[in-house]
Parts: sequence; structure tokens; C-alpha cells
Amino acid sequence: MNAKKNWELLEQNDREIYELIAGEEDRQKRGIELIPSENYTYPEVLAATGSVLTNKYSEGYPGKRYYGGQEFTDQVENLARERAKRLFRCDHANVQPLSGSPMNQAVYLAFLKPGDTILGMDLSHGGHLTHGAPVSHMGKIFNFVRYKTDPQAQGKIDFDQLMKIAKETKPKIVLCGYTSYPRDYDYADFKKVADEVGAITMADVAHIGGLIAGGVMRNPFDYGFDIVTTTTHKTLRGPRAGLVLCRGGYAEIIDRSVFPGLQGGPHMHTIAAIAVALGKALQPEFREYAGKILKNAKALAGKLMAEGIKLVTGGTDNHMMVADTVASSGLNGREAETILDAVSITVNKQVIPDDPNPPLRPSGIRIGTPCATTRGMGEDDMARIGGWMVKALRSHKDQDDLAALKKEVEAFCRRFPVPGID
Ligand code: DSN
Repeated sequence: MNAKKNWELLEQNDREIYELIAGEEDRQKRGIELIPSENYTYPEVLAATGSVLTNKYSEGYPGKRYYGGQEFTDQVENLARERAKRLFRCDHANVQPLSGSPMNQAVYLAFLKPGDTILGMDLSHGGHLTHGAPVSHMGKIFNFVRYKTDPQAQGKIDFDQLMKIAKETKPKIVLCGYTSYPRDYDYADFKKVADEVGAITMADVAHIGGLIAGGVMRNPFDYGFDIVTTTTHKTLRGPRAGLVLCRGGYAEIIDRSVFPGLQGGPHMHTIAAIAVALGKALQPEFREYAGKILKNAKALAGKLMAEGIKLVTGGTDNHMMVADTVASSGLNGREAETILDAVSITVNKQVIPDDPNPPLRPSGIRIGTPCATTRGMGEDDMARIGGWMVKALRSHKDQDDLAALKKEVEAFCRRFPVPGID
């Protein structure tokens, strides 16, 4: 295991790629990262993902593989599965999904036939592409029926309405989960709706897996959910991958759906890195970290709202917020993203509920606190960052102001080391 030598070889033998990775390292250090789905992973996770496990084919599951030489990989995968089960308090964990989209696809394909109905969250209200966006293959294969949030009630979901839609459309899966929804769910209500129509309950907690693992947000399994999916690279701080977690009775059908149904050889280097991240999340410090992500999000949301920025749910219960930049500053989301990029603050453009504008020029931006929290920034820092964001959006026509702000932001960032880089 000679990581230093490996980097030296890359530097000598492929300078172009080496320089690009070095440039990205510098970018990640220089600015404030506020994309809510990103995080800085642990150095130990970087070590595992860069390990020789990448050389190995391991189709199948521990003890039932299609290739020899699995004495170590079986143990790696078993450790990842056991840690996932302990962390999320569930009966079974499949740790092979390559990322968030395949993990959800594996669940749909396990239980449904083409044309079957899934009740999922509308994309512009926070749902994910795999929750039935017409442009995704899932949206073409299955019949997605959408529910929306209520902007007049701080983005809450109207459960009478949800029940009515479920009774009319008889979904086989009731899906909750999101990629841009700043509130927590009432899982008991979703379960009630699913039970009423005999549907499976599925929660895609891709964004908040780490917050559930850290015990600071509700765990769908505590409300009797059947299936929970999560990515491992967001609030969990692991490698880029996904997990399908389920109750015991579904273990076999889920495993068969992931392999051989959907995927081939599992990425064993990633599975080792998942085990490492889950091991970290089982430590008591992780709970504290998860709590800080939420406190930081509240502090940032509070500052932005105090400065007159309109947040679409009027606040946040999790690690993220969606700002309506058209209403707040007359800028569309793309313009706001570009201006913030110019002062080394990274966010992403974002559609708002029932957005009249298209996704590449939407009406808002999405902002989140996991990366900043990982670097050790706290609530006072969030207030400062919120102030800089507002200043940038309001003085964007003055290039000198933006240049001065960028300098200030970058000087501030130098005080906060980045795990795995510094
Ligand atoms: N790309 C992820 C996100 O940013 O939320 C979801 O796929």
C-alpha cells in the first residue's frame, strides 16, 4: 500500500490528469462549498477507494460468488452489510448499488412490472429524477403519479390529498424521498396511506442518510417502512455509492434485483470504503457532527431570510434550503449560481415548486451545509457566509466589489482544513 508512490507515478507518467486532479483539490480548498448533495469524504475512504480491491471481480454475494479468490472481499462486504444494518436498525442491507439512481431502479424493478404505478414526489417540489421525471427511463417504464407540497404551509404535504390520490390511482409503491425538499417527512402518514391501498412503503433518504444515521432526523424504519434507499456520499461522507436497506422478508428479492437483475460486478473498493464510512458513522462523534449540520442550516437559513431572501419553505428542517432568487433579487438561478461562483461560493441552480422557468434557467438555487460543517465551520460562520452571498447577489454589477469579496472568502477558507487534502 504505497499511496505516495502511486501519486508520484501518476505525476511522472500522466501529468495532464495529475494537474487536473491537483486543480480540483485547490478548487475544493479555495472556496465555500454549499451544494447540499456534496461532502468531503474521510482520508480513510480515499485510501480504500484507491486500493487494490478495484482489481477484483466478485459477482454474487458473500459465500455465493461466481469467481474464486474472495477470502478478503467476502469479509469486506459482510462488514459493510453488518455496519449498515446496525446503523439504520434494519434486517437486511444490500451494499452493491453503484450509486443513487441504480439503487432506486433496483427497488422498482424488484417489485413492479412496466406500467405499474408509483406514487412519488413531484420533481419541482423536491423529488428526484428517478422518482418519475418524464425524461428518465423510470418515468417511461412506470406510471408515476405525483404529489406536491403546499407552499402556503411552509412546504408541508397535504395528507388528505395524498390519501385521495392513492385511493384513486392504487400505487404499488408509496415513495417518499427527495433531492431538494428542505423539510422532514411524517413517515407515519405515508405508512397509513400505503396500508390503505396495500402498497409497499419506500423512502429514498439519499440526502439525509447521514442525518438519520446520526439520530438527528427520523428513521423511516421506526415507522414500519419496508424499504429505505440512501446514497453514501452525501451526509454519510462515504464513497459514491448507494444502499438498499429493507425488512427481512424482502432481502432475497432485493438482492436478486441488484445482481444479477440490474448490475454486474460489484465495486469492491467502493464497498470497502462504504464499510469505512459506516464505521465512522457508528462512532458517538458522528451524532454531534450530524447535529451541527442541522444547526448550521438553520443559522444560514435565518441569516438569508433576515436579509430578505425568500426561501421556498420558509426555513429548513434538514441540511438544505431552496432560495427563490427571482423573487429575492431578480436573478434567475443560473445567474445567481454564476455570480456566487465568481466569489468562490458554490451552489447549484434549482427549480422551485411549479417553476415557470426551465431547469437550466430555473428560478432558484439550492444551498446546503454538509461540506462547510465537515470543514469545521459553525453557526457564526454561516451568518457571515449568508451575508457574503447576499452582498454578491446585490452588488453583482460591480466587478471590483466581486473581486474584493472573492479575496475575503478565500482568505476565510484558508482557516478551515479540508479532510483528505490538508
Ligand atoms: N445529484 C444529486 C443531488 O444533487 O441531489 C441527486 O441525484
